[in-house]
This record gives sequence, C-alpha cells and structure tokens, in this order.
Amino acid sequence: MSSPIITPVSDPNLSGIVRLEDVLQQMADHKGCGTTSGDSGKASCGSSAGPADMSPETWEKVKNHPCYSEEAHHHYARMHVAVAPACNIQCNYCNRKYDCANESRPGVVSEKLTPEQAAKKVIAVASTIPQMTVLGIAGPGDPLANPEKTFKTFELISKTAPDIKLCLSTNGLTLPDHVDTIESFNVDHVTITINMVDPDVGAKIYPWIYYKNKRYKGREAAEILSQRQLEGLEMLTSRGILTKINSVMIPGINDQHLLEVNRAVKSRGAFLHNIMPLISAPEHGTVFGLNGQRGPSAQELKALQDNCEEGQMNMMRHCRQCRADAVGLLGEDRSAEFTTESVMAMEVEYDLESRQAYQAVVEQERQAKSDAKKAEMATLEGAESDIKILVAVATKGSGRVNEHFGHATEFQIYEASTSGAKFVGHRRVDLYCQGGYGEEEALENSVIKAINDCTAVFVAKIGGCPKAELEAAGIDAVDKYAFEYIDQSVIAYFRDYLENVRNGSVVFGQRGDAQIRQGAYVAA
Ligand code: CLF
Ligand code: SF4
Repeated sequence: MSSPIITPVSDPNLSGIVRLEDVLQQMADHKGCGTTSGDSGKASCGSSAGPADMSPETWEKVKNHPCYSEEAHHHYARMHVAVAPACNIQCNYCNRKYDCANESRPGVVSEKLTPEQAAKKVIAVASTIPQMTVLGIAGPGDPLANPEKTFKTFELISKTAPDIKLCLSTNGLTLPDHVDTIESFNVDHVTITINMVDPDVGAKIYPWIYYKNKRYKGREAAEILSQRQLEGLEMLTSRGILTKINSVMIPGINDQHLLEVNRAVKSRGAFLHNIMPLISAPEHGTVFGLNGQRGPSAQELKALQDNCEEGQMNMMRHCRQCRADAVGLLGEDRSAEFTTESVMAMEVEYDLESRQAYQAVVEQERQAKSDAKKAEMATLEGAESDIKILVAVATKGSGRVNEHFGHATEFQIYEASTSGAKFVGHRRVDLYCQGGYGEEEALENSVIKAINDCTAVFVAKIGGCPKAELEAAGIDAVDKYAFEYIDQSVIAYFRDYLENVRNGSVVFGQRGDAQIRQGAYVAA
C-alpha cells in the first residue's frame, strides 16, 4: 500500500484567499513525512438514518453534499477530476474506452489530468460556481488503483480549498489498504460499488480481478472482491466515514440478489444505497452490451428501490451516473466550460469569503422552500386516500419548476400521495426543441416513453402542439406552477387531483411503465 506523500491538513480553518502556487511551493519545499492517521473526531453515522433523525454532526456532513442529500442536490454542485486512469478489475458493463461505469454511464470519455492540473481546475470551477461544494474522484478507472495521483490531488485541494468536501468512489478491491490514508485526509464520503455478496452471482459480472500481482478469474475473483469490499465497508463505517454503496441493477443476474446486498451493507453501517440501472447498448462495446443484456425498466428499478427502503435503508434515487470529469449540479454538465487548456490559461484565486456569502443566500432559499412545503402540506391534513401518482418536472435547479418543456434534457420524477411529495427518480430525454423547431420524433420516442408512467408534467412553458400530444398520451401538461417551488406545487396539484377524483371529473387509473434511456447523454 502507499502512504500519503505529505501530511494532510487536518482542519485548515483558513479564510480569505489562498493561492495554489503557494501551496505547490510549500509542498515542493516539504521533505516528506508519514501518514498521520489521527483522531478524526467524527461521529458514527448509524446505518439508515434520514435527515430528520441523524445526529447534527452527520447532517453537517451531508447537508450540502448533492449526492448524500437529495434535497441538497437541487442547490449544490459537485465536480469530478479524472486523475485515475488505471483499473484493477474488469466489469462486464465496462469498456475501458469510456469512464468507470460504476459511477458513469458509457458513451463519454473524460480528459485525464495530473493532480496539479486537477487542483487548478477545482479552484477555477469553485470561483465560477460558488455552490460547488464537493470534489469527487471517480475515475476514469478506479481511484484506489491510482493511489498516488488520487491522494496527491486530495492533498493539494485540502490545502487550497479547505471548505470543499472530498469524496471518493471505488470498486473496493484495495480499499482496506487505504482506509488510514482516506481518514487522514478527512475524506468524509466514500462510495463502494457492490453488485453482489454471492461469488456465484459475482462470477457473472466480473471476468477477472488483478490482486497482489496475480490475476484471478471467475468465482475465485468474485469471492476475493466481495470479501475486500465488505472489509473496507466495515473499516470505513467503524471510523464514522459516511459510506454510500452503488449497485448496478442487472435484470436476470443480480436484480433479486440486490435485496440481500442491501441487507448486507445496511448491517455493516452503510449510510446510503444507490441502486442504478444498467446502461447497456451494443455500441458501448461491453460484454453485456454485445450479448444483449437489457437494463431495467423504470418500474422495475423503482420497485427494487422501494423494497430496499421498506427495510429501513436510505435509498439514493437522484444519481445521474455522471462522468469522471462532470462539473455542475447533478443533471447538468458544465465540463465543456472547463477544458484543461482553458483552465491552465486562467489566473485563479480561491476566495473563501465570497463562496460563503453566496452559500448563505442559497441556504435562505432552501429555508423558504422548506417553509412553503410545510404550509402546503397543512392543506392536505386529514386527507385519506391510497392513490399515488407520479409527476414529471422540468427544472434547471433551485428546487423550482423553471425549465421550458422543449429545453429539458431530463425530467425529475416525484411521487405524490397524502404523505406529500417525494423525489423518486429522474429520466433523461432527447431535447424536444431543436433550433427553434419541435422534434416530433424526440417527443414520441424519447419524452413520452420516458415519462409514460406519469400523470402530469410540470413545465415553465410549453407550446400548443406538444401539450396536445402529451394530453393524447394521457399526460397532463401543466404550466400554472411556472417558477414555483416543486414540492409545494406537487402537493397543490395532488390536492386538486384528489378532489377531482372525488367529484368524478377525473378517473384515477394506473399508468403504464416507462423507459430508462440507454444511449449516451449529449449535453445541449
Ligand atoms: Fe462524485 Fe460519487 Fe462523490 Fe457524488 S457522484 S464521487 S458521491 S461527488 Fe453522485 Fe454522480 Fe451518482 Fe456518483 S450523482 S454518479 S452518486
Ligand atoms: Fe470499469 Fe470501473 Fe469496473 Fe474498473 S471498476 S472495470 S473502470 S466499471
């Protein structure tokens, strides 16, 4: 195993402007010292606490992490830096031409960076996007198969941008070797991709692993991988490091088995479970893509997530399977604004005070949204019904209905019931509006198929033609909540819907299934 190159900053309560060049100079002057594991002072997060029942210390860690808090993902952004090219295992849903499919969907390739380039990019992005609160390393291979680059990057960033949370995603094979280092860098958030706890299932997902200078295949490979993943998980949670589990749902291979995985990770203290759909198409050139392995439908995915949630596990449903150089809010991709060439040409400084001032405004907006939701919920008080409906929402962030129908590249999906509004997923779609024209094919083959299980779609604006076609497909296109808060609007719509069902002007019926997009997403 490798040790960190330089002592990390344990709690650098820096303020004002920090220059990356100064940090690099300090590091160049430093003659090396060992790992300082130290006492992190972190509290144990428990296994499945929600925001309402977690300790204030844990909430402090998750409240502005867009992946660990669904509510935060409307307001706060993350960025990834692609510093980790190598991998030590092979997954049947991965083609090394693309990013690590444990965190990314196939079809996009990231520009690889050195740790110094990555650190400069982080500061450039943080200066442009003050609500960027988390830096994750998620590929394009496995971060812990590239430990020097990964930890050097963390070291640089913890010194120049001390308020940015550090995050890591790994396949777990070498995780137990690096837990001390992870802790010493104050990395509070680690994701492990665990697709199985049964090596017979694992043998269908992983053809080989490379471990301690030896290649293992089949069941033996899966057995070693599983044992290392669970050992790493236990080590992390025993130190209070919030650990999220990603699992790829592969129908016919591990879909039923993921309930057992869910129980296994919950009992070992995982904080959150993120079950993602397999994204698989022949053009991705993966084993699964080439042999026709399908991904789950929207209803299959939701049913499994609901089942796991019934077992009292926190489920993540807002994952966008983002690329290894993703930048921005989940669901938007601003990576093209920050190419290596443009970032290297920038004069960047890290202004912590401006970032904090901006984030204070975000918190005010968050509070106003929460108050509005509570007030709307009060109007549902005493309502009794088993009816649940899904609503698709076009949004570009801030928790508001603020995107035009034709400009939406994804819809957020909310379940409305007498319990309120609950985020249950998202669907990527082809753009309907192409250069000022409505694209009929996109409407029929992409948007309607993606939100076919929804009763309504909320938009900031929509034209007469798509509105009529959506209505013909049984989907109510609603623009009366334009620029309002999403949760409040979903609750208000549901209250009126229930009333209409009661007075007979609307007949409630179950909607059909919907499709999860399999192709690569191309940002508009
Ligand atoms: Fe990145 Fe992953 Fe950290 Fe988030 S992503 S390393 S935990 S900061 Fe988030 Fe992206 Fe899903 Fe990952 S939406 S793919 S879960
Ligand atoms: Fe690909 Fe990631 Fe699996 Fe490695 S861990 S084979 S990069 S999907």
